[in-house]
Amino acid sequence: GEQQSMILKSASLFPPPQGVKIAYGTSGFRADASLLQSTVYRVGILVALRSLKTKSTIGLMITASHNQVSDNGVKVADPSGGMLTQEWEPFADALAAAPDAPELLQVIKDFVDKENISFDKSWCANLLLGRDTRPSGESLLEAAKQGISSILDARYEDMGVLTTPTLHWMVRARNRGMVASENDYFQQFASSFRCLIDLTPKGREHKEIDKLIVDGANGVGGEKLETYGALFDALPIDLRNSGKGGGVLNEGVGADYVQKEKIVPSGFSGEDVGKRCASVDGDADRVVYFFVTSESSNNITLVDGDKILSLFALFIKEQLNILGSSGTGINKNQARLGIVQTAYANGASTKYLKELGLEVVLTPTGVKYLHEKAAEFDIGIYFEANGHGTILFSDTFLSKLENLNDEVHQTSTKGSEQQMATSRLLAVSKLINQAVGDAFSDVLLVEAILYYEQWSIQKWNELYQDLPSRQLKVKVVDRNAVLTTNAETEVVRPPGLQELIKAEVAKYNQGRSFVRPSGTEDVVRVYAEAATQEDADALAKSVVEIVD
Ligand code: 16G
Ligand code: ZN
Repeated sequence: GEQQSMILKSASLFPPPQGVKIAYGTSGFRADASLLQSTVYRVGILVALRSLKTKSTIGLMITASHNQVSDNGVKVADPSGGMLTQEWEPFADALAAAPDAPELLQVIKDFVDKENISFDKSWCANLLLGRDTRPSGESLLEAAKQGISSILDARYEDMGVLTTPTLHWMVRARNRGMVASENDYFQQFASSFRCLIDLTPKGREHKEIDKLIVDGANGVGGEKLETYGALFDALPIDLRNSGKGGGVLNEGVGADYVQKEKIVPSGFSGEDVGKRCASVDGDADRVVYFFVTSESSNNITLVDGDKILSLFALFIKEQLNILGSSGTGINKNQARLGIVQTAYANGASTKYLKELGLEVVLTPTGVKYLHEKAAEFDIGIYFEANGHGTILFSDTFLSKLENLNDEVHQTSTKGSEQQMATSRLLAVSKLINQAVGDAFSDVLLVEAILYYEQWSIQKWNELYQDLPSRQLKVKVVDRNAVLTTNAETEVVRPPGLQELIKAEVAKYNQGRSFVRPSGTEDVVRVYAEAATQEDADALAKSVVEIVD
């Protein structure tokens, strides 16, 4: 009836581009911005249906993260604040692929029937929208609004320019009945940061925190730090690449550039040698640290996601140890701490974490896999080497901590080490973004822990020494001819490939190598690690030749 004609009418205004297939990748649709109008319009329909199905607020974010400024994309935040459920990805693909309005309507009708989505008005679709600073963002968001509005009674709230993790956080907060403006988001992080700094043990020198130099990637991260950075009053920030100085988004700047190229981003120089620097990506859901190694070269020492993870793990374990040794009833069995990495994690980090006595699990690449795994623990910490990660606390564990905190307040143990550890863990759970990886909250937690440990970035970097590694990519006719297993560490297809890789790896001291099809580009990626850089390079090169 009315609903169908609404969809038909608006869909005809957004015909799909001819001759290109835009597929739902690891974390949503991404392409040259000029190709995306139709796809984003259709994702507007998808999020409205997702909201009806879950009777919850859903988020839609226009961003292409670390990609070049002319690209754009769209990501969806589910009711928990996490990524869109994988079960709906085929529907997203089918929507994007429908050649015209009538077929689009058919795809929608079939799916609505299959999922039993009701339009009974007991719940109207409710969406939160955001976009990064890309110039194409405004008109793409307009297309999304048209898609949403083609579903009867659907409502949306346009939150304007936001970081990706802010939008995810807002969706999570809304669905938990909390207020959730951008200001609330920054206020929560600012106050839990302050709280954690104040919980530093007495006797440790309370000197001021050295200035942190932040590379804002000329994007939304830089823009927001400019506006809200002063809220983190204990942390002085020297902001570079805020986007105001005329620099281009992600061009020679940002977390992806720094992590892949391992050279100083624009806006940094020999004068910064040795100082603590952090680089966020184009939508501020990733961060890596680094310091400029010498005055005369472009070289940096990278302190990547694996090292951030190791710092977090060390600190959380320390707090759990304090609780475990003080008769709180929270011992090892009641607080299962799990570490989640991918095959890209530097072998030295995995070794370090295992030597700390921690449980380390690998998953395939992509936040949705790591997040899902981490959610199985009482405290799950996940990170990709590229700097995307966070800490998840289970609701049961959090209420245990809260009970403990209440008990402590009623007795004379206030101010004890046990009470401090409980409060620290609770503060971490409020400081860390539990919806998705977040450059800002990760930075604040790193800073609070460095302060607690009284460590410089150099001291932190010495937790372990990275094994030299090399990443290469191979253009192939069909990347999906390569099928992997065991969290992408082994190839099962084509037959024989795994044996050849294994034989090559065996020739190198501390050698490790794996190949996997990229989820975002038409290539097969090769990773190799060995005791020396020459060996890592040589191993990667021979594996490329095997794949080619
Ligand atoms: C996506 C993923 C990122 C992953 C990357 C791998 C999310 C939010 N992002 O950007 O986690 O590291 O893909 O790309 O899941 P690749 O498959 O091309 O190597
Ligand atoms: Zn990103």
